[in-house]
Amino acid sequence: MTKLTTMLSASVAAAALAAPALAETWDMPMAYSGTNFHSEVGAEFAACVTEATGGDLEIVTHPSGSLFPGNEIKRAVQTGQASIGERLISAHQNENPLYGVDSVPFLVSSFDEHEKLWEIAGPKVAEALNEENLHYLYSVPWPPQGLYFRDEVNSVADMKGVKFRSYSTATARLAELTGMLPVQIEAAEISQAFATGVADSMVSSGATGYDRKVWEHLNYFYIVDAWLPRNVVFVNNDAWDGLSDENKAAMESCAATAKANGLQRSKDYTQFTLDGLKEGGMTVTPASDTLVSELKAIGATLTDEWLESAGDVGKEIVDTYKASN
Ligand code: PCA
Repeated sequence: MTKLTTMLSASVAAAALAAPALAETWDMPMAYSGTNFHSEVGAEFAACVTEATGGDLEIVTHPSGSLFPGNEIKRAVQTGQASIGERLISAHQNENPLYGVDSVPFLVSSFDEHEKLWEIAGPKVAEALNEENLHYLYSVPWPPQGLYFRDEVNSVADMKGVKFRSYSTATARLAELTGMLPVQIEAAEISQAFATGVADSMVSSGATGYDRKVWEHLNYFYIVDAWLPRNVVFVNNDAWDGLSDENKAAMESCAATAKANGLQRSKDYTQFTLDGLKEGGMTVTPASDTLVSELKAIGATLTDEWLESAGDVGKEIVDTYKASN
């Protein structure tokens, strides 16, 4: 080596030693539109992490299924194609019945009840996710679920043969039990599905109907308060293990803020979006007594089926929840 190259390589080595740890960037796929409260809370969470880690870790959110469509997000994070992501957890109930604990019909119908249920069920869901290489970070509920239709519906008989957009096996089963024809479609695609007649109804919150402007195609929203499904934010376990203890703590603290803000935003968005559906021209009304009692009977069947599939853990969650009331 010449004297010059020796000097050069020595100074490169010294510079490398003095340089701060290289900042990392994590992409965060999300399924719902950028203006939805889950996506806004996710963006705030990402900014919080970047700040709290002093720029060591930058999280970049990708809403609307733009990086991975909703139904691919969990797998992408499990396999490390993305380090962090958000997913509607009950959409994966077919993989593990526990992921559908938030969609047991009429078990809870208010935010407060649902938080109680989640205090009991959340840690079990986190354990199940951990077995799938995912570290549970935080979770935010959707507003209560109601039924959307193009035409007026006063009883289950009126639902027969209607094409129904589902988002999970439980919602597809609800369609079957009411004589409807389920087709699973991500929220990002529903405007198109309604516009082209692929579906004429769905179960969802006022929030999703509002975000997707469904009044352009559908006319009725029946308030049913059937359940409150949740979005869960998780990190790939290997990515998580690679973080320093300080950065893990920073992330957990941003996650706690996101959980609290998300819950409040979900509550605030409930009435706001029901009003928005009305302003769009929809009839927004409680379901008729007949429809409610028929849906409750179908809900009891769905509950039995879920309890059977979820085994002892499922039963323990439901029993503990009921005992706490
Ligand atoms: N919106 C989501 C899930 C539940 C909800 O209210 C959706 O319809 O995909």
